[in-house]
Amino acid sequence: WLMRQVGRYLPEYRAVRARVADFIALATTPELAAEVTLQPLRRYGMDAAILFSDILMLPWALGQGLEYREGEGPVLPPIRDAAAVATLDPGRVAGALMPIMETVQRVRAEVGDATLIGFAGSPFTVACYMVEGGGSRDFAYTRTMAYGNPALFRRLLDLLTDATVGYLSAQINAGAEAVMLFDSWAGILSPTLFRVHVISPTARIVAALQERHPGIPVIGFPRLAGTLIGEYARETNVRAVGLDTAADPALAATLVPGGVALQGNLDPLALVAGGAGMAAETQGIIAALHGRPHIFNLGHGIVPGTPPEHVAQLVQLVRAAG
Ligand code: 1CP
Repeated sequence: WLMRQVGRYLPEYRAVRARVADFIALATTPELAAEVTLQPLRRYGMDAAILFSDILMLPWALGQGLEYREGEGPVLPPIRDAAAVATLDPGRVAGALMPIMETVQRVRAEVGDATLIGFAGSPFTVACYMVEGGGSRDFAYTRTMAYGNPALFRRLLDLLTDATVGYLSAQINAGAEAVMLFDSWAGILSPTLFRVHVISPTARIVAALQERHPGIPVIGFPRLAGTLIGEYARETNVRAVGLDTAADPALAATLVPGGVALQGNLDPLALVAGGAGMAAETQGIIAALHGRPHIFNLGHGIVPGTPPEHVAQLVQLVRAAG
C-alpha cells in the first residue's frame, strides 16, 4: 500500500469529491468515504486499504473549528493559551467521530483479503496544526510554546494522547486490523523534546492499545527523526516504523531492532517521474532491506500531480521483486 493512496491524483476520487461541499463532508459521509477508501484497491489491487479521513478530524471532534480551503490546506482557530485549551471538549469526540467508525465497518465488510489500516496523527503533529492554526514550514509558535510554556504544552499533549487512544481503539473495535500514527513533524524538535513529546506519548498510546487489543500492530511514522529512529523503535514498542525519504534504509536497519518491520521509503517525486529513475530507487530500497520484515511504501504521501499509471508501474515492480 502507499501513503495517501487515495486523493486528488485519482480521477475517480475527484468525481466523488465533487459530489460534496468540502473535505469534512466527504470524511463524515460513510458511504462516500468507504467508496474512496476502496478506490486504490480496485484500481491497483493494493494489499491494504487506509481509512479515508484526516489527522485533523480529532481537533475537529474536540470542538476546534476546522476548514479545508481550496489550494490553502487546513485552517483552524489557533490554540495558544490556557483558555483556548480549556475550550477543547474530549466528551464530544466519540459522538462526533461516529460516522468515521461507520466508514471503518463498511470498508471492513468489503475489503476481502486486504488489510484495513486505521490511523491518527500523533499527539505532537496534531498539536502542531492546532497551535499554529494550519500548516507551516517551521511551526514556530508550536516550538516556542513547547519551550516557553512547557506545562501548558504538556497539558495539550496529554489531552491529545488520551483522545488518540480512544479514537484508535474505536477504529479497532469497528474493524481496523492495524493502526498507524502519523508523526509528520517529529523531526522539528530537539532530541530532548523529541523524547518528551514524540517518544513518550507514542509509548503511552502503544501500551494502552496493546492492553485493550493484544496483537493489533501499531505502525509509527516519526518523519525526519534521523538517527533517533532506533530509540523511537525501542522505547515505543511499535511493530513497524515508517522511514521518510531522507532515511538511509541500510542505516535504519542497523538502528531499529530486527523484529520491528521497516516501512518505506521511495521518494514520492520519484513516483511522479516514473520510468528508470523510479525503478532504480525502488530496487535499491528493496535490496537494502532484504532479509528483514519490510513493508514497501513511499517516504511521504503521494502528491496530487502523480500520474496514476506510474503507481501501476510501481506496484508491478514491487510485486516482481517480492
Ligand atoms: O480535498 C482534498 O482532496 C484534500 C486533500 C487531503 C486528503 C486526500 C487532505 C487535506 N487529507 C487527505 C486524506 C488523508 N490525510 C489521509 C487518508 C488517505 C490516504 O492516506 O490515502 C491521511 C492518512 C492523511 C494524513 C495527514 N493529513 C497527515 C499525515 C501524513 C502527511 O502527509 O504528512 C497530515 C500532516 C495531514 C494534514 C493535511 N490534511 C490535508 C492537507 C492538505 C494536509 C497538509 C497540510 C500542510 O501541512 O500543509
